[in-house]
Amino acid sequence: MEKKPITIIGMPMDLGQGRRGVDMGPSAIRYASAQRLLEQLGYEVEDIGDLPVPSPESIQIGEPKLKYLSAIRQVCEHLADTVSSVVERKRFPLVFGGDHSMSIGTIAGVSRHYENLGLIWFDAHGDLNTGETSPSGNIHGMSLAVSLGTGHTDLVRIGGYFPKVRPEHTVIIGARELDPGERTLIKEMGIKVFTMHEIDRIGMARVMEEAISIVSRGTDGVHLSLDLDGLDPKDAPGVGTPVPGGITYRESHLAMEMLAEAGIITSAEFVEVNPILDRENQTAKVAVALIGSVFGMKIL
Ligand code: 4U7
Ligand code: MN
Ligand code: MN
Ligand code: MN
Repeated sequence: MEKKPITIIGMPMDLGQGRRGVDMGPSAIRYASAQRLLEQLGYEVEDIGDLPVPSPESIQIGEPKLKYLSAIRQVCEHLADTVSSVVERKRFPLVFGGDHSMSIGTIAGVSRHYENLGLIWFDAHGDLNTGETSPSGNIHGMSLAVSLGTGHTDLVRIGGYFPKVRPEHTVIIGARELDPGERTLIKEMGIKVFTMHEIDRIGMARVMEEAISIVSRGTDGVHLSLDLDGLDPKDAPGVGTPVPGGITYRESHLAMEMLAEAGIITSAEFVEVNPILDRENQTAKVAVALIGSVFGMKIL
């Protein structure tokens, strides 16, 4: 991978879900020395700090089916513009979260610059709910659907255009908890999902070979959206919605190393790190180790 200069953006988003502390994710990832590691790998790195996000106490929750819709729309518009200007400056946007609703903004900002954006959604969940199908009303469980053009129009139209990505350019890796409405959308749209079953059965190496081939076919850029709950809670306990039986530390490294070798990733975000639920910043440290691998770190 060519050593494009990197811009770190912090997104202290916690409006997309119900557990406090995920707004501190960006600080925890910085504290685990993300920037220093990238500099050691030979990258020029700038950190432009955190974008403002209103605290849940200071605003109205609104519609129970789409909690904090209006505030999430506003901060995602801001994130989209920020990410877009980073791409315009020929830099690699690396966003630290924050709950996964922020991806609506990240992807809106990146996708503006690509005819056909490929998308890797590394997650225990599908994040394919809508206000109608969501069991929780939490927008962090809707962000992939929104990016594919399905969901509330205020979210789908962020950035002024839709859809941001096409189902045939999207892969989900690590899924093990899907709601009924999400299963329906996966079938209707024909999204390729590598569930834990496929990872167990054919192994992460083959899963990644297939995933890389899908997201590279007919695309001119690939975004990596990595939800730390894709990993097993034993390796990444500091997440709001842990699901047992996940991707191991080693498997996740292999996945990132194969992405680095393929040289296809043009933007990335690491989300759902919640230091309050963590043990000694372990989950942020895992995030930083994975960031190292995506940017070409090798054992030898
Ligand atoms: B995450 C859930 F019902 N599907 O919609 C929902 F199980 O960004 C969880 O992947 C969503 O962490 C998890 O609320 C969103 C639930
Ligand atoms: Mn997610
Ligand atoms: Mn586009
Ligand atoms: Mn998840």
